[in-house]
Amino acid sequence: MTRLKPGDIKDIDAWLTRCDQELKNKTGCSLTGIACHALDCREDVFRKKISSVSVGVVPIASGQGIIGGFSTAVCAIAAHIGARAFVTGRHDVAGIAEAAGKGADVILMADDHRFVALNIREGRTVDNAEATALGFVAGLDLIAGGLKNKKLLVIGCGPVGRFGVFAALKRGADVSVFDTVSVRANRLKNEIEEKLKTSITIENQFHPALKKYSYWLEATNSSGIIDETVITPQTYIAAPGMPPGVTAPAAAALGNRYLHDPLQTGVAVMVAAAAPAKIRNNHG
Ligand code: 2YJ
Repeated sequence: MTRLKPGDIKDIDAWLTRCDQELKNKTGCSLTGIACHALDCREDVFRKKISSVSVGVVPIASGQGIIGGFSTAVCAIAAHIGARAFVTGRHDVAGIAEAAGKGADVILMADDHRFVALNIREGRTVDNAEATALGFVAGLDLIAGGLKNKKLLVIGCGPVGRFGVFAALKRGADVSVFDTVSVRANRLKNEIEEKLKTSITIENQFHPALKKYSYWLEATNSSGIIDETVITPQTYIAAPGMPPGVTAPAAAALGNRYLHDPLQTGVAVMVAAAAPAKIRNNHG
């Protein structure tokens, strides 16, 4: 994930106010519903029980330091999906101690390299890259009416793209990948073959590849690589990448066939995945 700027997250409160209606128009689900779909858990059970989970968000000052508004935005997203969430007054180690002392079940914290949700009761960690991939693939699955047997192009084989490939294969998609660094695509293909005994296709040329697919997961950190000229009425894009690879005119051309946000889907899935299993079970 690119380091977010305060400007990327300054409107999170406004976004959260209107997000459920917008997401429902696109996917049929709210943010909570998408997180539940990502984790294959029952939304009614999750909604009933998630308020029992306490989430402490700890600002981390090490490395490049605290991003203005980051912790409050993360906290607002956790609260939006129904968790009891707070930002600690202290940062770094003192903040972690404060969160634990206030009874947090889950601690959310990010430095320059990792953004994790740590369930301190179970000693279990959920990584932002995996949660983000799960959330956006779930969203794409919903807007596509199911990804099973659909040809999907994953653009970018970094951490989010890699987890996206695993998530899309699990949903039965026919997955291809593109990366400007071909060795990354080859490495991922080898990993998939070894671990899952299945294969993915590598596309070597970006623009010719785009024409062959209707479903794209844009998981790069390259700005504006997809403009409106490549969008057709059949194109559906889930775009966790920051800064957005999809230009504003391309996003407008896609309308309800486009999912993008800088933080929200990933954090919603992180919190849901870090919650105890009884909150995410499928059996009521
Ligand atoms: O607590 C804060 O305000 C900061 N320490 C937040 C830093 C957020 N970190 C990033 O944006 C990193 N570039 C990457 C996180 C890795 C996500 N996969």
